[in-house]
Amino acid sequence: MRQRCFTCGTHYPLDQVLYTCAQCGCVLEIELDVSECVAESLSGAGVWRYARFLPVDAGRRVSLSEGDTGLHACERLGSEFGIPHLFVKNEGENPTGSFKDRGMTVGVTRAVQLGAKAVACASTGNTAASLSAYAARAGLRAIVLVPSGQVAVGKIAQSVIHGGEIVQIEGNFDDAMRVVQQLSLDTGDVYLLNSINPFRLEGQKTLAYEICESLGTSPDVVVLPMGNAGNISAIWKGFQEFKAAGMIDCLPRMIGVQAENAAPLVAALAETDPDVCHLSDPETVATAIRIGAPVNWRKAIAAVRESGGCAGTVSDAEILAAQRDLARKEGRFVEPASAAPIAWLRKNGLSDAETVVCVATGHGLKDPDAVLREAPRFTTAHPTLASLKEALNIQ
Ligand code: AN7
Repeated sequence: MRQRCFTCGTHYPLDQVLYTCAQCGCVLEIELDVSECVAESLSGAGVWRYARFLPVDAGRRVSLSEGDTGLHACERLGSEFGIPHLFVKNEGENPTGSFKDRGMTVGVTRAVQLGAKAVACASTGNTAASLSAYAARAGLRAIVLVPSGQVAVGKIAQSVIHGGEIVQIEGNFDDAMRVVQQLSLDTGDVYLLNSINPFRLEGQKTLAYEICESLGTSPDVVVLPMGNAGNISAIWKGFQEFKAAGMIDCLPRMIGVQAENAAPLVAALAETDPDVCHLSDPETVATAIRIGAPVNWRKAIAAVRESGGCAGTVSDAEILAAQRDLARKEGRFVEPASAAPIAWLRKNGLSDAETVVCVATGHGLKDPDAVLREAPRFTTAHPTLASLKEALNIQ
């Protein structure tokens, strides 16, 4: 295995520490020869079941037992949308409640192998929670930059309890991302674990492997939210590798969803040959994906185009309605960003797909405010049967 620039193809050895290409400045990816991975005899559970596809030493792994999340059939929503087999891959079942744990187990394992003393990220919340937990597990210092006042309370609480050193940046996520990159370049001791880090994305690609193993084949379509766009890139890479390894014989279309007023990727995809992907003031109730300058934009555009997929937007109202839909019709509580794929399906339909997987990226409990802001007034009653029946409108 080695590192390769996603744009110009320059190669770097696996053990070299760099975050972008020294030649052209673009993001890197991990190149692996799947023919060496002998996928037939996989064993073990979760992300590390796929150790031979991962660029770190599994023997020294930092793990909280991540991955192996449920792929749940959603019959009621499926029939409403006219999709014969609709599934939710529920990443809220991971140790810290989001898909970030898949990447963080690999990323923090690499940090330990490099001898790093501190790991760092900029985050809209979930990366911060995950980084803090895995750093705690490994005994490393966790430095977390968050946009001031823009992170869901559950995610902040997670970072706090795991001992993350939280710095509130007076700016948005993109400002925090810029300055944390400067910090990691300035001081060699701080290992950066945003999704610009290709080792982290290698962990996240296991989501695709799991879907294929659960279904016994590739789905027709995968729908997921896009923020920094690491996840769509990682998952697409995973499907391609599993096909190259002979585990599946076709590939899914990748559909990326963004919030209406935080959709730089949807705008860039509308151009034939975009050379930037940037929006100054992203705004959405789905704070996880309130991102204007996604670092993985080139990878995401390739994933959508190569797979024959598409990208689209949904409004905040549509996101919150989809969040209620999943909770009330399927019994799954996801955070607002994670409901964006359901919102997109409700809005657009998907008549030419049999099997569709929506990636529910994070747990609903992370952001209780998003629910309670909209909540109905509670009914109260005296502790008597008569009062209770009156309150419930039962004769
Ligand atoms: C629930 O935590 O960027 O497109 O700093 O938390 O791979 O960025 C979170 C992103 C979707 C978007 N759903 O994933 C962070 C952060 C949830 C998320 C995304 C995020 P990417």
